Amino acid sequence: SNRVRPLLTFVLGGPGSGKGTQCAKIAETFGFLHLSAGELLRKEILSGGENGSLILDIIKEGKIVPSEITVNLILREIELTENRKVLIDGFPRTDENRIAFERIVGVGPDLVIFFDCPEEEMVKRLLSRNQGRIDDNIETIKKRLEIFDKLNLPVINYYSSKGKVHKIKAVGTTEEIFEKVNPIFASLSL
Ligand code: UP5
Ligand code: MG
Repeated sequence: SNRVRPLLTFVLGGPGSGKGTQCAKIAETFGFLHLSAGELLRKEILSGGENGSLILDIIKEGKIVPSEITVNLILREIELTENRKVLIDGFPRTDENRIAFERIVGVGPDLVIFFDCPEEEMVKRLLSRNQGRIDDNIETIKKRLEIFDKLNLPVINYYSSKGKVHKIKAVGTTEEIFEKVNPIFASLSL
């Protein structure tokens, strides 16, 4: 399309709620660029960038990386792509993240998807993921869940008050959940 600025979607939800899995399906079906904030941070650790060791220490503790770092990694990707449809997966995590994004990038999201998943289901999924993520151990998972409740839920509530949130009950199979996601994007007539 000829959008001058990207159609921005923030995809939020607790650790293991299925953000990455559903974003991959949205990207494939509707042609979005999928940017996972967590993946960009993990790539930064691996590439040995100047903030790598700081990011590693924070992720191990399930805490939140300083906003400027994350926002600038996201901004770089938005500037590099021609795609005007962008999914931002797992960001903003805090009100401070949200405000920094709006300040640095100059826009907010067009819509927000919230994958609402019971804690015991998220824990079960994370403990059986087996992809070697340094934060997929029960101690770090507990911290990620606490930080989600304390810092990320207020961001979701903020966007709810702006009428931007589509809340999806994120239980069932990947396909069953995508059947609830699909109409949201289908109705945007991209
Ligand atoms: N799975 C998925 N859907 C399933 C289903 N319907 N039924 C059964 N299993 C299902 O899914 C998790 C696992 O469950 C996978 O094995 C999947 O196959 C299975 P996934 O789609 O990966 O869920 P997701 O919500 O993406 O889980 P993830 O662990 O990635 O979420 P987090 O939010 O914890 O991780 P993220 O990578 O976003 O962040 C990691 C850390 O980076 C944060 O804790 C934080 O320290 C840091 N961070 C920041 O500081 N700032 C940021 O802006 C972002 C991250
Ligand atoms: Mg993920």
